[in-house]
Amino acid sequence: MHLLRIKILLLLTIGTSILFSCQNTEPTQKELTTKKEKTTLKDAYEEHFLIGTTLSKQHINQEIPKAAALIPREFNAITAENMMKWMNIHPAKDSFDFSMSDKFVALGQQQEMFMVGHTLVWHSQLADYMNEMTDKEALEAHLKNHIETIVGRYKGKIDGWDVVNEALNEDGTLRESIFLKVLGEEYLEKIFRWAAAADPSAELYYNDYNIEQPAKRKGCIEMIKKLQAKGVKIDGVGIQGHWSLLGASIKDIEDSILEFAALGLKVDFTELDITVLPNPWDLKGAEVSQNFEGSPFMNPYPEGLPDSVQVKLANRYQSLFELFVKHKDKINRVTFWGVHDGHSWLNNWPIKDRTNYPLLFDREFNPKPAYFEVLKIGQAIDPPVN
Ligand code: 9MR
Repeated sequence: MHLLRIKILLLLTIGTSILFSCQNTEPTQKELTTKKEKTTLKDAYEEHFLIGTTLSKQHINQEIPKAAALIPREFNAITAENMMKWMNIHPAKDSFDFSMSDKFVALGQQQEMFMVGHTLVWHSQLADYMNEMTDKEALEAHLKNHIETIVGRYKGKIDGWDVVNEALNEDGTLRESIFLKVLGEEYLEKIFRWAAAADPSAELYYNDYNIEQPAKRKGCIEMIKKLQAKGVKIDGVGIQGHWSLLGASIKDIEDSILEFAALGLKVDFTELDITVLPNPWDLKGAEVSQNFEGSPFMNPYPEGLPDSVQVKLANRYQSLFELFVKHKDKINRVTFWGVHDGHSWLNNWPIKDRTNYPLLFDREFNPKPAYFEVLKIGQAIDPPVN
């Protein structure tokens, strides 16, 4: 009994000294990184989610020195903006053009970026010859070859694929694309299976806009559940996030994060930007087809963004990133759709030649107040330890 007590005491002493010596060891790598002040977006969020941007041809060719410096400093994920779209990568029935996508991948590897391939199957930006593909067997074989060739070429390099983009209507039903019309609903299951077989290690996503809106979200969830029930591998959902100062509402975005995550999916915000310009759809009685081009009313800030709107933009980004941080365990990546305001598609849509300000960097590549708001929120998650 006495001997047993001594043994226990001895064990306790050894245990305590091991614990004590552990406490006195050098700081762990995590502690060291949190001690550094995090002064860029990718560093501020690095332990929580990726911060991405989309790259156009100019960026890949490193034609703009300021952009070439800014991209690897602030971002750790890149998405191909246009060069992997069907009309560019598969322009003729029997030939692919990998010139730009190869450069994209080489740059991503060199800069150790998380790379997203955008997009394998989309009803838009198809090559013209696709309009003639009305035979089911021929289209299916062509689609299979398209996916196997592209995903296979970048196997182990591209980290995630937007396998299908924008397959849903606003009411949540499936869009009448050439794929749905000719191949039927099963095309969805097939394309995910072909992509998974071509690179089993790549993440596979469904990507769409407005899927934070209740009706479309419901349709999206039903579509994904059907795929999951058939054992199809789908890793994540991409909520594009083309929003304005007023919407989508934080509630709809939060509900979406929770509902998509409940399906076991990673949630990504894949094309984030916030328009600050009036939208023809919001004008009572406005016809989208109406010509607003050249109207000063529709292009109110050609010379610069007034401070009052700059503040609204910063506040909007603040609310969004506070929400993203709240659900950081469910979010994998937040990608901005553009590097700086001058690069955004929103300067030309839905009205051409306007001056929009949707991103975090201005036309001179300087950080805007919205940038500092987003940075501050990231820095506050893991404040420096003194
Ligand atoms: O930003 C892209 C723009 O340069 C292209 O002209 C346009 C058409 O291919 O596509 C834009 O990106 C879209 C993305 O591929 C899918 N979601 C909506 C994006 C904005 O239109």
